[in-house]
Amino acid sequence: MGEPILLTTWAFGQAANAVAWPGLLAGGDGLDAVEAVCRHVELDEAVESVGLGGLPDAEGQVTLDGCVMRGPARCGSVCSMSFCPHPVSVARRVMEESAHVMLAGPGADAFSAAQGFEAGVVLSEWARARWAEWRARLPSPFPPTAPSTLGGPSGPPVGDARPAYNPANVSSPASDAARSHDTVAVLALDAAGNLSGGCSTSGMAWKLPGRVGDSPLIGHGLYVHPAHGAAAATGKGELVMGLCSSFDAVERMRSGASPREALGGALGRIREEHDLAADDQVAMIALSPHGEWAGAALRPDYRSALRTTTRDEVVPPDPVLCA
Ligand code: SD4
Repeated sequence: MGEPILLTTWAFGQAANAVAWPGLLAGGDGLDAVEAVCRHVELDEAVESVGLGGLPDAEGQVTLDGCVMRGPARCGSVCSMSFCPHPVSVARRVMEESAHVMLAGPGADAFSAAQGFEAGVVLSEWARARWAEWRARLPSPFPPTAPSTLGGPSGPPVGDARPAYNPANVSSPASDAARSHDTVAVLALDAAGNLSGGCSTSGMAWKLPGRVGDSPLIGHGLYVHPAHGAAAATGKGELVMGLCSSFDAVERMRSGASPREALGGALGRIREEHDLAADDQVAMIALSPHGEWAGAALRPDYRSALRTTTRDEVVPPDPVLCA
């Protein structure tokens, strides 16, 4: 039996790791640990781009994404679901109980209902208030409408004569949304030596309806290969999605790079290929099958949460590519 490790994005990962750690330490499966970490964050209303605390899209609808992965032939994903606040668990069920890898939107919601997940609140009062403030600042004619807090479509009331929301008037997320970079991604090495990964997000605040980021896309927001390593990303998905950054990092590990070198290489490609804005952030974590780990970022305002048999810490990124 080897030593287990949990590596989670952002400082809030420390409290989430604490929930999953006893089971992992006792020899539990890493997939249970990553699901427990994500579920803890999904219910934390203070985390504004995951689960219940997640900020909605431009129309006030929260859409949640998540995935889990154990290897190329064992992964599951959901995107744009609004039925319950636990996309990570629904993604795991897609992997274990369906013939597919990814379900989207109404299909993901129908699947989760059929699997017995309870419909739950996915838009907190706080997130609803933030959305209403943001929407009120938009140029007329876009007065706030009332999004629902329960799963399901939440557009303007039937019969509302106000002009429809026009995506052309919201060309990019508001700058305050750029701060909402706090997707939970978690990598685990269990005592049996299995690598597992999971992630969960509500995506970018005030996004255009229908936008999906990197997090639920296998190879982009998360990639796990049992023999070569695991990697995950958080931050602005649009910077990751053209580069398959998690897959890129694991491929570098396959070629002999350490997790730190692999993340430096993958983030370096993001820096090379994009004309980065000052607040553009992507952070990544990586874990090898032998327990070597790293957390790295484009900008310094990122932290990883590490739990091992000897450490329970929030650690700064290394390397930082755009200090
Ligand atoms: C996305 N990567 O939807 C996610 C958001 C995120 O930390 O990670 N925020 O683009």
